[in-house]
Amino acid sequence: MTDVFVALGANLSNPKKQILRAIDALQHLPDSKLIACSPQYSSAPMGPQDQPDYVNAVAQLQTTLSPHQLLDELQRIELEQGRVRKDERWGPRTLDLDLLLYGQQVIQDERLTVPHYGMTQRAFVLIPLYDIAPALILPDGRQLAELVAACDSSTLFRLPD
Ligand code: A4P
Ligand code: MG
Repeated sequence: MTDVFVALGANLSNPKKQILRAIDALQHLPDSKLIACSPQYSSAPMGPQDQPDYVNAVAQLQTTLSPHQLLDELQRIELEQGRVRKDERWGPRTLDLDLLLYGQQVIQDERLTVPHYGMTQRAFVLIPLYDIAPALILPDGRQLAELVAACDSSTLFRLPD
């Protein structure tokens, strides 16, 4: 079993509900167990500003799926929840599932970059991750707590449970 962390993001079609539905789908993944789930946060959009605020969260799983099998499952869940891939970078979406960390593995190929390339700067990833794994250390040796202390969380708000 490997510990993995998945970032969830949504800003269309009732984003709070999209996140809850995605967590339910994660709970039913094969060869995997949902270990923890952060609170939901509202966050101002990174990228184009003419789109609704996002709801973001992070989930922890234990799995025996390989990284690519897990990515297949995450993309299947995105499609099941109406995700349409558009050309606009960082545009709005019903659901985005990013594989943040797969144990301490570093992966770099055509389909996967792990740790996720944006995670070390994004408050909407770092803070929910810190909620469920405050002692986490990244494969490059950096402590999550230090990244959290350095990030700008001024447009992130915890939503009521
Ligand atoms: N891919 C490579 N590595 C990974 C990984 N670790 N996890 C590849 C998931 N996918 C990975 O993804 C494009 C390709 O990335 C996939 O086919 C996969 O093989 P995508 O989901 O189609 O594209 P995307 O998500 O639109 O692009 P990108 O650049 O990954 O966007 P981000 O970085 O996910 O940003 N603002 C707020 N406040 N909150 C958000 O959650 N999210 C985005 C999307 C923009 N602004 C946001 C938020
Ligand atoms: Mg993505």
